[in-house]
Amino acid sequence: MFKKILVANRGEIALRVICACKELGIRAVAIYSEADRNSLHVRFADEAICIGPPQLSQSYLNIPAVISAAEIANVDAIHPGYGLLAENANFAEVAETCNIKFIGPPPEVTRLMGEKEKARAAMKRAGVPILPGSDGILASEGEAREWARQVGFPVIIKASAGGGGRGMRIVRSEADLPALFEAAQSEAAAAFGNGDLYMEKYIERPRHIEFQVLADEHGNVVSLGERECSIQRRHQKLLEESPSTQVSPELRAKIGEVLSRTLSDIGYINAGTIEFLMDEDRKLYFIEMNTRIQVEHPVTEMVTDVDLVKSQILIAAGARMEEVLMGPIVNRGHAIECRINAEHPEKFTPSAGKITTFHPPGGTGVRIDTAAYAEGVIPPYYDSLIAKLVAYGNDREEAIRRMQRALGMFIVEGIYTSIPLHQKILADADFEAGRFDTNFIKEKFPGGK
Ligand code: MV4
Repeated sequence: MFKKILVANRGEIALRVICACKELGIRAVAIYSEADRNSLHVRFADEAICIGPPQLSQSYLNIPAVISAAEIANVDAIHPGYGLLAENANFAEVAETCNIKFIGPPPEVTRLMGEKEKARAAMKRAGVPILPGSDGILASEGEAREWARQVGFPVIIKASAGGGGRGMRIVRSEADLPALFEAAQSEAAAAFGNGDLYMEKYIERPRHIEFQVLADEHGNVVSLGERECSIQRRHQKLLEESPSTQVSPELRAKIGEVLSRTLSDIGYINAGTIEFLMDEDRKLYFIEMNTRIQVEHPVTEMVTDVDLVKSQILIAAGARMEEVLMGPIVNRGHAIECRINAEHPEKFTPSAGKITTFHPPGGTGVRIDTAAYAEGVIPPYYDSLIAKLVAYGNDREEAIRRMQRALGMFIVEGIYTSIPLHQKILADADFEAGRFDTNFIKEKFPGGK
């Protein structure tokens, strides 16, 4: 087992990784920027190293600075958390070259999944359902037109190097195709240094449903079921839950099975998330794979009783799945997560500054993952997530009621937060009935404009 791990992140996820290290008896080393000197991840780590000025490019994204800290602290492994360097295959390669274990999949697999068109082709070959669309990269506008005719409008053009909603164009008619193809290509080339595009049938009102998997270094892969992530705005999730009201036990088992086989064949290792769109016939289609621990992992932890971050560390240390898990995966009850952001609840503009009062709720079935505290400062340089409030119940209704009472007992003063927006979502009759898709926030709470 590792003796010491560098936590290459900040905020709540850095604390989350430190918690896992403490429970495993591993020393945790924090890195921090000058803006994070007084952060809780610094306070709760066993050692902490300042790696540079506040700007991400000069601190948490500065690979030489992060690796130098790892070398100075003499760690055995690095946990990247989510975002930042978590899906940077070059970073993982540099770490392993320095004899430091990267807690995540092998760089080649990260690279494969980072090329969205290649990931789609690999999933198709393995028998994972994908949307009708182009076979390979679109060589020209002419080829795009041919595929669009075959698939039928509307279609969506996506950047192969994109993902998470960046570099996409919806094409509703053949007349619009030339301009949108050009725009997508130049935008992708400028943003990602790679103009490769592919095409899919466009689903108008999809749900976003993702499956959590764990894979060990010995070819064993297990599915921990799905998360429903449709409640989002501008590709930022606001509320996630597990299970999805739309996934039957049969569908869950079927997708779990095909994913286990596929990821074992691909040589996937560690935690991973496979994103699907669900159409109005409740069919699931693969869109992308994320090769990291995700923000919303706690809802899966609540319904499975599996500690996903401890599992990641054990897997990276070479443990077999039967040593990682206590027994078979059992999904029980219902969990909901609200991502509490430091932002104006109607205008959605970021709200940095000093928190004057902070009272997090507790009680049965409530979990909070946060690095915020009273008198603490939310710096303007980083993302606006200040707390993840998670409620568990025996069923969805109990989880909703529990979340409502917890939100009502959450006091944050000094900055604006999204708590009032979350309260409105939970009070909505369509949300309560499970009637929603990825357009829910845009249509019900437009704001911002
Ligand atoms: C789509 C789609 C409809 N049809 N692909 C956006 C994020 C990226 N991961 C994929 N995205 C979408 N791909 C097809 N063929 C609609 C979206 C989409 C979306 C997906 C998940 C969650 C929120 C979304 C918001 C807008 C668009």
